[in-house]
Amino acid sequence: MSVKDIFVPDIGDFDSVDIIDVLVSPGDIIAVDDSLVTVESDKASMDIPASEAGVVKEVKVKVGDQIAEGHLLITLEVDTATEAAPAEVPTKAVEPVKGEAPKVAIPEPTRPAPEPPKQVQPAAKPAPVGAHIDTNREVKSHASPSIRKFARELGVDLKLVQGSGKKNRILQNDVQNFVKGELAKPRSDSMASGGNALSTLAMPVIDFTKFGDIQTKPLSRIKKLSGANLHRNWVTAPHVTQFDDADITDLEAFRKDMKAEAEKRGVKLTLLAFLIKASVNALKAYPNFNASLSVDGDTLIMKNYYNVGFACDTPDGLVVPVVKDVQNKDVLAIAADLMDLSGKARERKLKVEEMQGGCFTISSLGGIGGTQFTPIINCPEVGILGVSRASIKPIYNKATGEFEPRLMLPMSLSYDHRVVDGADGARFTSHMRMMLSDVRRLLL
Ligand code: CAO
Repeated sequence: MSVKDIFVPDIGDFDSVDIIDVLVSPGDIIAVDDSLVTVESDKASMDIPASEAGVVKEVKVKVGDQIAEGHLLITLEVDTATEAAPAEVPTKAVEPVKGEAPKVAIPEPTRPAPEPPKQVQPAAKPAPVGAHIDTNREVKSHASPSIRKFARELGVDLKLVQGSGKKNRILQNDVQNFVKGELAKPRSDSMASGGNALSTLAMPVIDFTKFGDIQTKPLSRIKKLSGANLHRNWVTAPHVTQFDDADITDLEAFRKDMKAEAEKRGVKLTLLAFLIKASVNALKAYPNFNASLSVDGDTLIMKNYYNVGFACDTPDGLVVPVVKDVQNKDVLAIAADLMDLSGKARERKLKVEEMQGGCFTISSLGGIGGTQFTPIINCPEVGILGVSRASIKPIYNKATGEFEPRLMLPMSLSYDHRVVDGADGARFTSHMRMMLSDVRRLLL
């Protein structure tokens, strides 16, 4: 083994050129003709190839350096045994990218790279397209300077691209197909609405058995699907949650009075039916809540129909059936729909169309417990009302000057702040409070 200095060869008429990419790192195994650096002048960009094969010992240049003929690029450990048999080396010219590019005389590859191969260390750069793919592999990308430039403009790491040209050379088509393939992949790790991708730190892989006994259990299909949707909605829509309490003392008294009558008609009259009715009244009063943002983020799609989804807890996970055309239904009809849809949900008999077309969602945990929670918006809807367990609270009555025991319902309204302003958020819950505190209003 001997160490050789590799210099910039004759680069034509140029006094100096800028290094725009350094393509090798110490430890890399290179063959003759492998690109070492990419340089750019005001007329052209091109790769400077290796005139010797070997293992890169030191890289003597960095991006931004200006170099000229004779400038030291790298030191290279060369296998002297193979070097002893000099090869007949015809020369060829590097193809220019554009303009009047210089000609560089380089030898044709003649010797195989020495063994054993060592991993190429990817440079620390912003994550390029396809950054989730393992780049810790011995890959040398052969591409012309114009293709390198093209890939750089698109943020593509050429190490990830399979070349279809001669000797696996990467062609423009290969880069284009790579980008197309990356864009077509499902994006569970980076959410996009309006094209904004978010990168998150990879979750650490932990061996939990080190700390105690464990079992593994596969996630249900519903959990997997709803998990991906919830994650997308959580990172895409800037959530604000508005809290308020509604006095439902009279409403509950009325509901209990009507319960037996409703049961005679085969209907379970639940609080949720009243909440859905009241929410449609609020959606009419504040139409921005009955809207969706277009995917490009430029337009609001205002809906003239009122379909309200409700979160339904099933043994397999969360589903959201939708009560359709609530504006045309009375509370009993809504309650009948709720029975039908939640029954189907629990028996896994919901049809896809029964979970589609929602404008707004209500998530009621009142039957279970808790004082408040922050629901995640069911995008592309822009609002969701969380309802917690009602409880008796002492409420001050201005007229009598006394505290009175009232049944108060905690509400948490999450909304997409891109569409709904804070003031409208507070108005919406105030409207709900007003509707629920006087059941007669629900008839209007
Ligand atoms: N406060 C106090 N008590 C309440 C209440 C509230 N807000 N809401 C319901 N209750 C009580 C009522 O007393 C009711 O019994 P009666 O009607 O006989 O008096 C009892 O809880 C049971 O109600 P229910 O569950 O039968 O009916 P519901 O309309 O409240 O709920 C449904 C229906 C489908 C929403 C519910 O079964 C469910 O699945 N809830 C979970 C929703 C969920 O998981 N949300 C989280 C989503 S994010 O992960």
